[in-house]
Amino acid sequence: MAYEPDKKMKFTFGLWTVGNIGRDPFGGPTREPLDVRGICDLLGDVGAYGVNFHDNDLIPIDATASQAAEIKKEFKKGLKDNGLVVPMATTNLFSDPVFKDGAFTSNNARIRAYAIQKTMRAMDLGAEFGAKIYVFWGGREGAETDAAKNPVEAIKRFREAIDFLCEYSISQKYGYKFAFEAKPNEPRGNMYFGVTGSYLALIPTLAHPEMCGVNPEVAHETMAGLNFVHHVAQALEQKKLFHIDLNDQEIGRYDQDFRFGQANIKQAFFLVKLLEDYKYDGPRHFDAHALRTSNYEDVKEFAKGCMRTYMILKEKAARWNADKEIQQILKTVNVEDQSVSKLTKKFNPGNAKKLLETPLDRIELASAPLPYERLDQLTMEILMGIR
Ligand code: GCO
Ligand code: MN
Ligand code: MN
Repeated sequence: MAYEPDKKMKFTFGLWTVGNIGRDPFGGPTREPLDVRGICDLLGDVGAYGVNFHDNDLIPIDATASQAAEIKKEFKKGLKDNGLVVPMATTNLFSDPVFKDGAFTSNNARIRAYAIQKTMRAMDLGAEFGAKIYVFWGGREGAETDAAKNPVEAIKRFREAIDFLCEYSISQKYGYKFAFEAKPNEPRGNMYFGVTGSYLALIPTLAHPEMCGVNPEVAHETMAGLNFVHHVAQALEQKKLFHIDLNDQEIGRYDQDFRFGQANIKQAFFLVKLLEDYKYDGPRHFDAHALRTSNYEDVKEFAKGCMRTYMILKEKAARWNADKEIQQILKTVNVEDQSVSKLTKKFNPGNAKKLLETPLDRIELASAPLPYERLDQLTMEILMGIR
């Protein structure tokens, strides 16, 4: 059947996403918890490629060694029976009260050390399941009042932790690539490194920039009212898009984690088009969860819906690229002129002199047509299924 999830797309979910039990700040769970085996079976059923986890999604923080061994055995079997892989792992540095004022950026050196220690152990766990991408989402790294923490120190502390953990990965030969995930707020009033660009700026200041990239999430830039596609484009252009969290979100709302494409299909389309046009080949991770009203069957529909929407939009993107009228408009607006481009390509005194002497008539230049109404309408008609 068309639009079936293709394993080559590397569609993944988190234990915490399809395992979400429908709790929110106003009410308790609406779904029975699934154990790791149950989650693997669900994901196998819907045709996912893999599953990711936080250390404590898999092994509860207070589990004994024998409980941990038992869960790992179950999980390994669940993965194998369902043909699933684990491309990414991460650390829960936000749920336990010890992290209430941050982990790597905490004011307390002992809590910072504990956060690094917990991450080392979680990296061991991820490596045991074959994970090659390690995500850092700054769950509680932030503040409600800047009286509480020095934001410059917070950056320095975060860098120190990452530099340490890069060396740990190297010394253990884990081969991890680190992917930083920005978010503007929630759960903290304000989080440090609020947008993907914040991490793109941090990376060159790290001891191992080559190991580090980003994990942008649709909901996060969108919460801040920003254009997510542009942030992903910058990461791609810098070859730093190591992972991506797909979901959806309405601007100005609480963190909704909607099914991919649920809220803004046009943004989802341009995102898929960008990823496909630039041949992104990392995991396409759905960091979303089903509505609180969903039961088990509907959670499956949620998971299938995320992947199916992606596959449909991928086809729409190919249709857009093949559309003769669209391509004609793009050709018209992308004016090429080698005689000036060769001057602006690289500065040298000769080129600068020639450029200053080149007649460029702004009134004539401004009169070139830009039929973007037509272009956008054609895009809409492709999306609405009549073109
Ligand atoms: C959120 C984040 C998290 C992270 C996860 C993996 O808004 O809560 O998106 O779901 O992605 O902790 O790092
Ligand atoms: Mn999120
Ligand atoms: Mn996320």
